[in-house]
Amino acid sequence: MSDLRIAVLGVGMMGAFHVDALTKRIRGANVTVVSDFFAEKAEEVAAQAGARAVADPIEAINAPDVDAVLIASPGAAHDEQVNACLDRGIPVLCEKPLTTDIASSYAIIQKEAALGKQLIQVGFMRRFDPEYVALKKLITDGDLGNPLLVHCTHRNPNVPPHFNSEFMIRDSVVHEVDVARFLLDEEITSVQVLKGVATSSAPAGTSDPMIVVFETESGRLVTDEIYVRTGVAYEVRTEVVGEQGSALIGLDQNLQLKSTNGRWGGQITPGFVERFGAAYDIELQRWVDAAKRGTIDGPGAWDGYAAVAVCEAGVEAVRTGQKVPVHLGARPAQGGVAEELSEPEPGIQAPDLEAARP
Ligand code: ISE
Repeated sequence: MSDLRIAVLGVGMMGAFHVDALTKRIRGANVTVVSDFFAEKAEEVAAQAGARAVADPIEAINAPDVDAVLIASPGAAHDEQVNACLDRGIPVLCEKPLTTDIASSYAIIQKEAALGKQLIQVGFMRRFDPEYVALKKLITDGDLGNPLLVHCTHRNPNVPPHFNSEFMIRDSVVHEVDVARFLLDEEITSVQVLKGVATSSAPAGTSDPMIVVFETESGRLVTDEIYVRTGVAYEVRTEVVGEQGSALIGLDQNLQLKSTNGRWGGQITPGFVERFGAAYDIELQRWVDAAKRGTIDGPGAWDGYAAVAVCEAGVEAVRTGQKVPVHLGARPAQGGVAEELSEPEPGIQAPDLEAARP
């Protein structure tokens, strides 16, 4: 089968990383077009990949030598770009967020459902990380018994100053939103955010760290410590506590050194590319293979929409200090649009969890 010809939109850190992977490590893929708001950056990355730079992202999506699109542009551009992919009927891997608001994400899932096929995959790479896959299997196989609690820790060594409390929810906590849904196979119904003493490195008004508490449909609790200015390391840990045991991942147990200077230890992980590099590559390979068959192999548009809705509730929880319910619209059936709702309604609707699995 011939290579999948891909347009990559947005070649900042993540987009450039993906172009490098698609060019050097992923089988059956060929980056033909690169587009970025900054023309020079697009030219530079395109030259490295043997691709051409196209200034207008919509023109890139509609180019005759493009079979699929990878979107790594800023979130505000996603709505128009994902819609253009759906209009052309080609597969798209969209980095989170699917869009920046609930209504536009919901319109996208309806539009995709009306097409009758899954074209949108959302870039929640943790689902491809071998440790998360093993954790999920433990739960699915029943080895932990009924999972009761999930405890997440999400620490970054540092972030740019625009990472305020709300941004921390939308850009960082969004991963635990997806992890909780993935591991527990159910929707999140409410979010609460506890703010404690902030690190002195946080800008005024930013609560860093915070503890986020999610409740799920069946009443399970998920906690998430989000702390993005530790000054130390990239640390992402997840522990599931079940009725018959618990399991913990993310301990960074790589090389352990004992030396004659009387010290022992390993190396810290500096950032998310080092921690999740392999997961990104697995994600890309599976997406490329699936896109050639005209489908997806990973979290879909519904997962993207649910994450946007939970984060929206999370942002309100940051603002109000209240426990905020999550509002999800009805899940459209493939090939048609949910008849009873054209817009998300307050109150969670029972989703079709079977169909939700990619
Ligand atoms: C970033 O966008 C990511 O996706 C990383 O995985 C996360 O750790 C970081 O906090 C986000 O800003």
